[in-house]
Amino acid sequence: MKKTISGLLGLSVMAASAAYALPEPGGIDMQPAASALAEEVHFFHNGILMPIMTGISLLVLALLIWVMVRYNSKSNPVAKKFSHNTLVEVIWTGIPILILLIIALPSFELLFKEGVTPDGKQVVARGDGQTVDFVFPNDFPESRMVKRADHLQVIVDTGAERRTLKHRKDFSVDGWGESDLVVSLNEPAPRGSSVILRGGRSTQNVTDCPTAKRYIDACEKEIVLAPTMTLKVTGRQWGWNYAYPDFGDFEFLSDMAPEDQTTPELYRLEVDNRVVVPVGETVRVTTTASDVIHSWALPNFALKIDAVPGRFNETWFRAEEEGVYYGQCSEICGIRHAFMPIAVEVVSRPKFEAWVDSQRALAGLEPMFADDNVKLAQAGAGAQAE
Ligand SMILES: [Cu+2]
Repeated sequence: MKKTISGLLGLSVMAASAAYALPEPGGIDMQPAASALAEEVHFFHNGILMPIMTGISLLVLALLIWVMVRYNSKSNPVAKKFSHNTLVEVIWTGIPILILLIIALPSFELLFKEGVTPDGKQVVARGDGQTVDFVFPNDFPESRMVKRADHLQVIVDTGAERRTLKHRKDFSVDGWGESDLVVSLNEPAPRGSSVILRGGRSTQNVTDCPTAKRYIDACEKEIVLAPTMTLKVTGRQWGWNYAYPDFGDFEFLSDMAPEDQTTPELYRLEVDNRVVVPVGETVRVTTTASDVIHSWALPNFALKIDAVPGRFNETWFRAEEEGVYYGQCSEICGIRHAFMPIAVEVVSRPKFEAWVDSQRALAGLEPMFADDNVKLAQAGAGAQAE
């Protein structure tokens, strides 16, 4: 048994990479956000919910103390007899409605963002030192069409420098909402540079934006591109099955690593076969289950989505940093519910492709991306020898 498991772990190209963040004993805050969307979720909790909850708790406490001190039978022996006050009743109905609205609006926005898989699109053109007009095919469905300046981003990448151009100041646009958008740069893109046109309605906060400014206008939102892969997750008693339909539909089981195969910190979080996804790319996650309801949850990405037998749920994430991220089944699913962890390894594109080809080889499929050995060597597959 021991041998089988370590053999399986050895197959992982990146067995040596470090965990991004783990639950810690006595920790009270959320695990750090590893995606822009998770940052927005954290801001919703820390910046909106917590101040409101703290404020309400303190107000109620103050009212209670006031009533106890001012209106006890000693300091207020003769009670007044009235029982209604229209003004007070309007206030105590109106203010909670306002508070709920303040909470509801950003929470709907977050639910929408997590539930709607991004469909942003990117076209790359070459700058030749002369051309100023570039075309962006606006072939989205009507409701998702690029119609405003914040649905479009223009980036000029010279190799040495990558600059996001400003609408009006650096370029103008013709044909908002039409099937072809013409972007006219004020000055031609340098010879050999790439002109990147990105369009779509799926946006998120810019991740390298300084934290202090992240949620105010100083940092513009960036457009999130459509998924480059789909991960199919199937929950079962008691472990997970993963399939990669875009890469030949290979599948594998992922089960908790036994105690003697991992470290004390990672016990009940580590698995024998981790999910591997590329960094900086949108990953569509679909979940279902083969027996009872499970839930696929990854705190670092603020993700939690039920895996329901006979149903197909969908969400997405985009990891901003390489590393290993851990989660656990989050729906009570039976006696071994606590023993079906989730481990997602985020790696660079070349490492991901090497890993895909190694999995395809196990499934008896031809490599999909160039020569396997070359890719594995590039990926620094020294870990394999361990
Ligand atoms: Cu479960």
